Amino acid sequence: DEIKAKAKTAKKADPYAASVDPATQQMIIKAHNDEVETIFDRALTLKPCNIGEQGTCCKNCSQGPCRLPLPKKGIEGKDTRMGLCGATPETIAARNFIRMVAGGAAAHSDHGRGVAETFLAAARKETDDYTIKDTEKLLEVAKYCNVPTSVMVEGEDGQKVQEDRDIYDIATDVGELALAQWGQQEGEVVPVLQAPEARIQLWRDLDVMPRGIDREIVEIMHRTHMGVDQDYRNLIKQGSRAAIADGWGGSMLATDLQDILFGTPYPVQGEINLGVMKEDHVNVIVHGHEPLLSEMIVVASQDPELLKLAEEKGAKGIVLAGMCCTANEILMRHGLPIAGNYLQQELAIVTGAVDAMVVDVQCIMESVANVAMCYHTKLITTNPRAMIESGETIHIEFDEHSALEDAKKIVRTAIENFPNRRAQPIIPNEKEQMVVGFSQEAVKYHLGGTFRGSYVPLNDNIINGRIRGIAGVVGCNNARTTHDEGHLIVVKELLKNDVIVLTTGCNAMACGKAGLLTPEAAKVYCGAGLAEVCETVGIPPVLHMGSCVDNSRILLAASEVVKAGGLGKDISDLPVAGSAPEWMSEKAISIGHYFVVSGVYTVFGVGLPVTGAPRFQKYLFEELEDIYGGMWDLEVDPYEHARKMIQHIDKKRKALGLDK
Ligand code: XCC
Repeated sequence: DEIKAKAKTAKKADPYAASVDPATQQMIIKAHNDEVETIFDRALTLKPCNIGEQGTCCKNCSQGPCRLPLPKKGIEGKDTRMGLCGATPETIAARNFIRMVAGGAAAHSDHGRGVAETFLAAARKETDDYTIKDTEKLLEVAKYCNVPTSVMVEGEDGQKVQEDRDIYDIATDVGELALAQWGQQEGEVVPVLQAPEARIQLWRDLDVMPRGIDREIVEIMHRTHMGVDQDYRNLIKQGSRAAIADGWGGSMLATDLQDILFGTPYPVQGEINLGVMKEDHVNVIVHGHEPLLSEMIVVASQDPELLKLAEEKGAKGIVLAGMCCTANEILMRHGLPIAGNYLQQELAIVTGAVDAMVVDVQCIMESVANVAMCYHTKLITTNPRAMIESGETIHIEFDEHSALEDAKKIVRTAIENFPNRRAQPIIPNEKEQMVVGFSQEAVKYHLGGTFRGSYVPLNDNIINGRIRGIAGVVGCNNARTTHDEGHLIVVKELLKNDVIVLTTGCNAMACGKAGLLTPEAAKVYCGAGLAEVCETVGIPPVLHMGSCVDNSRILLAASEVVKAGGLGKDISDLPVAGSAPEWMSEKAISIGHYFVVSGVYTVFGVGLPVTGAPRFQKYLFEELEDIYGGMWDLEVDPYEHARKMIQHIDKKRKALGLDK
């Protein structure tokens, strides 16, 4: 009642200014009618802090917070702003920036660690619920981990012969080596060695090769403690090490080991938007990030006993739909539907049709607990790292050793809640079809098994100009900007200009909802060259590569394009650009930074907390190009955002001698 009373008097968001997605608009209106406040309403009253927005608020010790906004008149002469300890705006902004890298890298990498632990349990046959599914991928990962896949044994005739090792023995060695990457103190994080040779050499020369995943994150926390590293260039150097340890380390291991456990994605059809829920079914939403949980919920939701129970409770079946990156994981591997992206999490509950929302880690708004209380929805936390005090949240802990049992308990809770619906649900009609599942293995397969020299190879089409370049457009939604609008404008502008788009995360979902993830979209949205390639191969012009940890797939695809030849020696030579038009999470900053230090020009929308420190901003936006071949940029206008990316792609084409 208190929550509803507050909502009654609060300012209400204009649904059409808040989102371009009709299902979202409809549910914002329903929330207003139901007197339920959502993030869209709160964004009207709670304005961001101007100084924090500029990146120049320091709260790393208790003598502050020291706040150093840009003077209204701008800086005249020498910039004399400093905190109590003398920290310059540059030091403060750089410290804040790499703390975001640390937060993002920690989130991705801790996810990866959990996967590695479960992987090892599966390899050692300590759990029946997880097995080694994709042996082909295991052998590939074993190769880069230097784990032998065969041994010499003595044959019957006394001669030495080569014998394949047992798959589970190989997996155990891979799992042990993988898990060791987190605590490693010296040397180089192993998966990083899949980068192009020139990039590896550059990182060695710059002394930014990550030694161990955890070590680099911890060192950020040390260096940004009061009175340690006070040189923005040196701070960014450590940010680079940690970001590489994320993209080419923790995230990459998460993706690879998940592929081995659950299968490498290949093209599959799916559906997206709130309309995937069914009024007469039990609706379970899995929200968060880790497929360890959602994979088991998939199995549980198909359990005959539970389906029977659902029927007994008056439901026609069970709909399992995903939200945020968990959604991408189960979509990519099983074709299961997606209910929506980040900004739709409260609105799914507002339909009144969600019998349980099951969450694990990352991007889960605490407010879903309040919204759930306004309906009948059970909010279930499952991870000991992520509990929610608000509302009436229940915690059913998920343990990899009793995974299926735990998952069944969760699904049973949802089914038993089905008869408790308080009113007739209102589910928007909107849902779109899509073709997804483009791992780098699938992209390669669809382009003729190679990036060069046969069927419709990618590199040759870039060289001949049918494809102008490649863009990685990824990242979140952000309530400070119109939901999905930036994503869609940037992607459509790129397609129009023959730039093929690789996508992950919430951008992928925005594209899915707008019908861009279908082969038919090629004809409608692409320039003639790109349309021709997509139509010949039968692929969508926007290739959905997975969740946010799967941005590592984009890195590997870029690395493969370099290795296939004809387009320079390093990722920084390629006609490629990166973008996150609606970013909001620290993970996005870590992703952005590993794109940049991998040699990619990367543009963010919304805003970047660097504008209060002009020298630091110049370092990120301009000077990094001379060091890494990639640099940051900020562009709020989505048309200009895409134009800048295309301009960079053209610059690279020219440098390669492709366009005179
Ligand atoms: Fe961002 Fe990663 Fe979260 Fe969506 S889910 S809001 S981090 S894009 Ni991954």
